[in-house]
Amino acid sequence: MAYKTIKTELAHNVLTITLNRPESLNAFNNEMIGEVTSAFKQAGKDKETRAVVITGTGRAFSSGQDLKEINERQEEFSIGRHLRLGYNKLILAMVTLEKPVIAAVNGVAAGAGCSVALAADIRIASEKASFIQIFSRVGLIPDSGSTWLLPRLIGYARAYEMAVTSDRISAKKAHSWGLVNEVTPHDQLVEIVGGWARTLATGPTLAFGLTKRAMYRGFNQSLVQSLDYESQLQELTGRSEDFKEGIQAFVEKRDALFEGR
Ligand code: LHQ
Repeated sequence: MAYKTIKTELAHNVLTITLNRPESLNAFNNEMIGEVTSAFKQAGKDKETRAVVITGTGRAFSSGQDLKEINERQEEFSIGRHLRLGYNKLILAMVTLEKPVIAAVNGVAAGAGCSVALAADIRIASEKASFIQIFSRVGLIPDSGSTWLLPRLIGYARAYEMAVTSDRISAKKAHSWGLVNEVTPHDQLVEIVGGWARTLATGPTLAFGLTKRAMYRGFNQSLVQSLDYESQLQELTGRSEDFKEGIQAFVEKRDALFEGR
């Protein structure tokens, strides 16, 4: 599909989505919100895609909502509607995609840009990356899933601190808080993320997807319910080709060759 605000590339079963509005630090205008949402939806349908990487062109991951676009439309603009029709769909497309999503955070991730990074399953940050819940600086509450995702990732006290201070959290601090999985030298980000992505893309895709579904469901239910849900989902993975291959590979003392089925 031809996109204007993002670039997409599929290689080694990994779809890379690159936010591509570097002149505004990859701020989300309406078009980019729509295009990123369709790219994630397409990734769900495409059997060749077994992992997704989202990153930014230039020195930023994303500066969040394009404030210049909002400024031009101030009079008739409803933020609630903008969120419901835009970012909410994007965040749901990411967290309901039953394939691993890695955010390769190459620079600042601010506002809704930070929320998008939070909606990934794994965050790998360059040492030049930073995270800013910058919403309160423009008089807003965190949105695009941040009030839900951030306390679950780093706990309420740190999440609330980020929200009310709008402080810039360095990659190093984000790592110590458990917000990112790994920090890389800036010039090695692409290579290191590529390694993670290719490893995930050669894994048991069905199991990875259902793990995500079960963990998200687990946020909102009891242990008893989660035990039952695990049993239901394991019934599905237990009938997969990848499970058969996993057992076979163990018996034959070799690495499993998962095909994502
Ligand atoms: C930008 C932006 C930007 C446009 C940098 N827009 N041009 C949801 C629904 C509806 C309404 C509102 O919000 C939301 C959710 C949100 O995301 S709210 C939060 C929105 N984002 C922000 O408030 C961040 C605004 N940007 C900044 O504070 C800084 O740019 C950061 C801290 C991200 C980076 O600072 P610097 O590294 O010093 O870069 P810079 O400020 O010099 O920016 C470089 C250029 O990018 C500059 O353009 P120019 O033409 O002057 O070179 C900026 O105007 C432009 N830019 N962010 N969000």
